[in-house]
Amino acid sequence: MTDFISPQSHEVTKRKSFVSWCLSGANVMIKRSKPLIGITPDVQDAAANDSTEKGEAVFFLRARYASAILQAGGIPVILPISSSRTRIRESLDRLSGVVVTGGNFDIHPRHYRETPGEELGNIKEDRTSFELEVISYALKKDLPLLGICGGTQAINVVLGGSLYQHIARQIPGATNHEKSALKETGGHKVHIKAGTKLKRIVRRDSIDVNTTHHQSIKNLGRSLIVNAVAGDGVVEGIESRDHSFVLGLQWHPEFLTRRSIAQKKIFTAFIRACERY
Ligand SMILES: [Mn+2]
Repeated sequence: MTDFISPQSHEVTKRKSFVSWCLSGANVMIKRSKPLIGITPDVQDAAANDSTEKGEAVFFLRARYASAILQAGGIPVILPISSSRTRIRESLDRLSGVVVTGGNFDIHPRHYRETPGEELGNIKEDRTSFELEVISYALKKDLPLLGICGGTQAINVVLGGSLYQHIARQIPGATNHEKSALKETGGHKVHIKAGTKLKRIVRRDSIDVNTTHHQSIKNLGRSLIVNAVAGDGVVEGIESRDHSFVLGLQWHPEFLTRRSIAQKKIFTAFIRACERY
């Protein structure tokens, strides 16, 4: 230990306070309101609802999606599922970004010109039609768009791509991608491709992700490139070359933001893009 303080360190302190003063001034100058981020909810149809609101349709959102947006500095709002293109567009015109979430359902294969295989899961046609319209309009406006799990598959479908309807049958030797019990910890690694936006965000060659999907990207849609791949070759992430910020992840980063800086950075980068919109 020493009490010696060099003349230079005093200079450094002075310079630091000058920099802080400039930064705080700049903050005042550019202070803007937090971006409003629409999140697509899940839906329980009236017929399937046997809770206290029996017989009533319910929109619901898993809180973790909203928490991840709040943590990153956005204001999350739930986008009610609607069949009206006008209503959808009016809502999106008020937003700075959109998150299309996942859920326990499949996109009907007719949306990518295939007939359903025997492993077809739940179909939520109202939700799917709504999400496809939300994505389509967000792409048209170049509104920042984050797809999570099923939301990623929906982005690919809107851009003319297709899906493997059941990984376990269609990709021989694939690892198990349905490990819901491990969703808060992990499931497998993904390799992040060099030169992609995702790589610039997470700054890692590979990261651990959770895995709760039985389908994945088959043919890639227009404008899209693959940015993350699992060890078995399954596509785990996509992004657009032709839009400011269109990112789709086959995993659920919102479960992992508290334990992984890389996963948290994904939401921060998304909110920064929304602030610029
Ligand atoms: Mn996976």
